[in-house]
Amino acid sequence: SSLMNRKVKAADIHSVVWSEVRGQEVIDLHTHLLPPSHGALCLWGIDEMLTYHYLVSEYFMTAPAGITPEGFFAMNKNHQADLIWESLFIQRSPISEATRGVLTTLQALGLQSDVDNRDLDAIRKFYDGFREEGLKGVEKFVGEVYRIAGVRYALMTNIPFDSNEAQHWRPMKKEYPETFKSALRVDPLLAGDRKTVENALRASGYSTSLEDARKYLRDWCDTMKPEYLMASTPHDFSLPPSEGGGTLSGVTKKGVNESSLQSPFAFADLTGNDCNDCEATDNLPSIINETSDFLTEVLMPVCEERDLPLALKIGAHRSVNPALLSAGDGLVAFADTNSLARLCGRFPKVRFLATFLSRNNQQEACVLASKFRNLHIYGCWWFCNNPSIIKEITQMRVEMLGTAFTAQHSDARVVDQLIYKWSHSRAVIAKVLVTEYEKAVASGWRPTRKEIRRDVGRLFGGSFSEFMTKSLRMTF
Ligand code: REL
Ligand code: ZN
Repeated sequence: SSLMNRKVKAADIHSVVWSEVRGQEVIDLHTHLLPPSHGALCLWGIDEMLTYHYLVSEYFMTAPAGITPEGFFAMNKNHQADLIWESLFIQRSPISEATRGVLTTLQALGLQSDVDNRDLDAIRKFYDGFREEGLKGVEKFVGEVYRIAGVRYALMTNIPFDSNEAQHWRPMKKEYPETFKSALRVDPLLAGDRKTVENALRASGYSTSLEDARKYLRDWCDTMKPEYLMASTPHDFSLPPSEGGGTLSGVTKKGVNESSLQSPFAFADLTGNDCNDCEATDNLPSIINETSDFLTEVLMPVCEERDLPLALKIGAHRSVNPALLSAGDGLVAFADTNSLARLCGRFPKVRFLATFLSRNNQQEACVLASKFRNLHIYGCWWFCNNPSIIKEITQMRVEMLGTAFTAQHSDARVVDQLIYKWSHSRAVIAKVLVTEYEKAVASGWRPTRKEIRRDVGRLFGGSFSEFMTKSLRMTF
């Protein structure tokens, strides 16, 4: 420990930072992974990796005209994977980020010689070894991947509106290990998708009132015990200024008024109703209609009551090319950051985690994070999850926020991807940190190894944990 407290020599910054970044166990704060106990919903293995939607869209750029998306998706996974392997790994070199990710993963799993031989069948055999052992084999594989990737635990995406998923929670909750934590996904509420909400309520025996919508959400919180609620916002998501001009400071002032201390629903007064109205409607089962505002009337009350953060992913345009299914999602929408500012201001006791899809929103995101203590910025999402862009975003974040953000999340859909997503990100983040510490050293600040370890820990999950345990309910 005396070594830990010794100042790191300028010449050693590089090696110390790299070894700390490599050795740091991470919290992966958003993935689409589900535990082995969720059976077929737990995706792993080479065929799943090759049919990742990033690779599907890359494949279709150059696929033969005779292969239509409909025809492709009608094939079994194995056949789809063969086509992608042939096209993206044999007919051309795998130098895109998504294809290189498969290489990094296979190399770390010890399959370098199969890759050298371009031998997909041999790679499949390696995976069959685990598959033959059934659930135990999958668990063993998942454990191995976590160890190689250096992941302490990963947040799942748990969608109660999806009956395939819901069956793993009710009537009997499936057991899953500590390495998976749940996150309750609520997109229909943010999108104002009345039909989906009403159907979900009816299907589970609730009435279609706002009170029952809140109850539905509370009941799912009880079942899933999520770390946070989450949604990707629709591309045109906007929270209009509140009545009376709604400058930011006006909203903030309203948000922290006395009454908001007393009732978890007190911010209903910000929706434009006056408070007498609120009390009256509280007692009636107000039936969901076209003007129902699920965000302020359902989601925010439950987040506040349960002291649960809301994680947002902002700026994705869905179904740009619907035929490609999820590979057709994702024109990058330049988002209105004012809406996030209004959310943070209007609901000061709710904590928000946010990440933006557009490179053009990244600077504003940093500015907002430095204005609202109920906002935490995380990760480089999807089209920003490329080394060149991670580098630029991370450097800007360090310059503007120090270590008060979370550098990355994997968004992995296939367990194996944890390996490459984290190894690629670690390499970029380490490079950025070396530069930033070298600048501090040049200005006369000599960090100890212990301090560097602390900082790295914050960027890879520590800042997130601090944010998650910081309740704001009592501070206003
Ligand atoms: O959680 C989301 O909304 C997105 O991350 C996904 O929709 C997206 O397809 C993801 O897999 C991209 O990395
Ligand atoms: Zn995601």
